[in-house]
Amino acid sequence: MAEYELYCFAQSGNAYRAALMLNLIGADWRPVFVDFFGAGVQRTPQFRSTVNEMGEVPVLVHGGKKLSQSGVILTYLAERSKKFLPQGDEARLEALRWIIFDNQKVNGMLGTYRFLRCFAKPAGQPAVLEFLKGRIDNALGILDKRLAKGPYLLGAAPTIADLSLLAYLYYPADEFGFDIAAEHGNIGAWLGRLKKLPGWVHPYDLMPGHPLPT
Ligand SMILES: N[C@@H](CCC(=O)N[C@@H](CS)C(=O)NCC(=O)O)C(=O)O
Repeated sequence: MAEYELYCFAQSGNAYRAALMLNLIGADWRPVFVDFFGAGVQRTPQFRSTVNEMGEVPVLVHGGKKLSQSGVILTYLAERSKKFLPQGDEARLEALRWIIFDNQKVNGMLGTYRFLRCFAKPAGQPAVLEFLKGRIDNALGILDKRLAKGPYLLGAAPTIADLSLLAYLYYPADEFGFDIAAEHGNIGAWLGRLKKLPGWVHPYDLMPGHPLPT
């Protein structure tokens, strides 16, 4: 049995943060597939009572612990492995600041936008998509400006802040209808740097469930 289990599915950028972290730290882990789009396992009373009361993926299982919220999972793994751990109190708070901004404004909006555009039935209303796109452009602009200051969010070395912010950013441009890396040069270069880390794998190859059945 693997040391860590991660409830996840290939289309989830929220889960990708945790899956990639596990891979990058060389953890002994295995994915537990959550049939999000088919059976909607995350909505079942059983999932909510035994896996995550919030009805969300990812969930990390480690020994007797079950952890949800990717920011919590990243922090837990960084503290255990001492990898991607922001150094010092100030850096820890700075990482948390970016993780919260990411969850709410960057990938929080981007993941919802992609879901409404690619997977929701019926698809999202144009006015809703337009509203979200405006918020996404603004948030990506803020991230791009930050990345003009250094190779990674907190400076010279990658931390859990970077692993949070990359959540949806490697998925194909046609799923968004715009090319994030091409439109935001600093984000594009940063994604290129992160991709070179030993253990980097694309989300569709790292987690189960791609492609979706037709
Ligand atoms: N802030 C959470 C977001 C998790 C999340 O929204 N996951 C999606 C899958 S990509 C989910 O399970 N959604 C179910 C729902 O919102 O009901 C995290 O970073 O872990």
